[in-house]
Amino acid sequence: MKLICGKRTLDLSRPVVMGILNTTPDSFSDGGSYYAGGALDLDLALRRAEQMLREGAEIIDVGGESTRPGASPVSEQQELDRVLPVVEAISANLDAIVSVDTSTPAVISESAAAGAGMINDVRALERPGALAAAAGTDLPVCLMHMQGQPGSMQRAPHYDDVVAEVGAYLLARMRACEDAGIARERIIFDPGFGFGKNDDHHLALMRNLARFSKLGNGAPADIPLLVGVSRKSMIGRLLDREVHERLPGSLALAMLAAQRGAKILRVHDVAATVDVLKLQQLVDAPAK
Ligand code: 9MG
Repeated sequence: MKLICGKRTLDLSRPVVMGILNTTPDSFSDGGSYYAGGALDLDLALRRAEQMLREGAEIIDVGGESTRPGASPVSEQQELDRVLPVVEAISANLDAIVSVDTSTPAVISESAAAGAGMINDVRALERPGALAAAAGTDLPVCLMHMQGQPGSMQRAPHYDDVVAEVGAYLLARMRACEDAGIARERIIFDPGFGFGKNDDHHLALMRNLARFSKLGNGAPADIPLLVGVSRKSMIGRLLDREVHERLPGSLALAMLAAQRGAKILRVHDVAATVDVLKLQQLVDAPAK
């Protein structure tokens, strides 16, 4: 399974790591890490991207809007100012696929022009203009499921059958993409851990994750699955752990996700996750 990401090709015959680079002052785990004197420090961000690539990341996911509950809203201009310089700097200086974590049409179009190789949208291109903007780029698009909106999504999430409903939503968004001119071969699915789900929902989704890797049945190749569980609150609640104590839980879930067919793991701790995935492949997909 291969994805064409602008000038680069991503081989998904085995699971790969997407390293998280938040250019926000307020993301839940690494917010503000690349700020010096109140301003975004491009050099710090570039060095962090370089480190994640050295550790084995194949994709760097650059985001300029925090989606944690209670985060401040960000204007289009603020998001452009945070994201574009980082996308340009990584694309110009490092051998990496840059993914842009955005729902904003202008950020989608301008990031693609600046060298991005993938769009990662937690709102599955539902914002007005986002489908057309993504269609105009030729880049792969990750469609994530979220129930509700970031500010309130964790208050009382409800599903009759979370696995069926998330699956139906992703297929409906895939069809909306196809109608807008985004071919199925460009689509990645993500069930959206932490986005409008309680822990029973999270456990049901992880238990049944393999069903999502088969959702694209009938497509020339199955639709790749992206999973983001790194350091999330579900690990905090299930294991009673603070954010800085969630590495073992994050690695365990990364392993479980890879065993159930996830092809892209979105993580903060790149080196440790790369080790886990290498072992998972040695056991589950030994070279012939
Ligand atoms: C931006 N972002 C935060 N969490 C995420 C997740 O689980 N998946 C994707 N695709 N993006 C995420």
